[in-house]
Amino acid sequence: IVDGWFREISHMWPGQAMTLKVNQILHHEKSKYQDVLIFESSDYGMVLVLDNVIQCTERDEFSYQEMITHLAMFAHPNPQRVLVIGGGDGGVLREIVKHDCVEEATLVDIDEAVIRLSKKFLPGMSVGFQHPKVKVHVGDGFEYLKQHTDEYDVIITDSSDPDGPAESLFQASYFELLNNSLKEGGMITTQGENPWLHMDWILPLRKACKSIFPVAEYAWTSIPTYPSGQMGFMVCGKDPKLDVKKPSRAWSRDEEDKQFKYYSKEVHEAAFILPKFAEKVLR
Ligand code: AAT
Repeated sequence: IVDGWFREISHMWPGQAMTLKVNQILHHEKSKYQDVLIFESSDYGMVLVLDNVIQCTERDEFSYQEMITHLAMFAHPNPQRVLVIGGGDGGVLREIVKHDCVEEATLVDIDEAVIRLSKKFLPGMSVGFQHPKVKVHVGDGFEYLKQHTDEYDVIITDSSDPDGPAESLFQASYFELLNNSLKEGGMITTQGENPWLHMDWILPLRKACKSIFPVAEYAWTSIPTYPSGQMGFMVCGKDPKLDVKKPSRAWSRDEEDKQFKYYSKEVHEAAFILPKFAEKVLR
């Protein structure tokens, strides 16, 4: 933080940096895994930062949390058991339990500090932890999956960038584990970075997914406070007959209006359409 502005300077996005005006620093600690900073910004509400990388702001988190959750949740005809890897702020849980068909939603985050501080400073997201269907496990997502096979209908990997404790969550062996933890017809979404910046991460990610899952597609959302204002996802499925690009269930317009600020059935389908520069590389 310099002169009252937080700057997201990182070798992961050379020569550019999101900058947010700080009203007040609320908490700063070194957890067992990462540097955790929470500040109140002038125009984006509360901001959670891990290792100097913005994880979410109250103003635009809904775009990422709704899309990473509902792309897989609506593509699946009947998700009952759902797992989140990462997502320690609780926002993805908040979205999952909007589906009445869900019987159990389990969250596995490596860092108790993220969960503890989100409960204290990010009530709009951590409300997800309060739901009776939710279970929380503090631990490494990679290790957790090894112990849980054939258990989940949907698994959402809401992880930090590959530079840090989430490195293993971008490797081909992680996608093998996800595949083994899914039940028949299961689906996944993972954090898939951004075509403006990270084709060198996306290409191997997509290759790994394609070699493991019969269905593997790339989608994206618009989000001002992630690098270059955009975030991608890999959405994959075990059943070749189920197209993840189309919702297999739909809610009424009224229900959508009530529940969502970003997602709709039209946005679901549009999210898989890529601009030419990205489509040519990922085709
Ligand atoms: N919804 C907030 C967005 C995030 S949070 C990423 C979470 O992943 C953090 O809470 C972190 O503690 C957790 N995490 C990191 N590594 C692991 C692991 N190995 N196992 C389980 N959880 C893990 C992502 C923001 C993306 C930022 C884009 N620039």
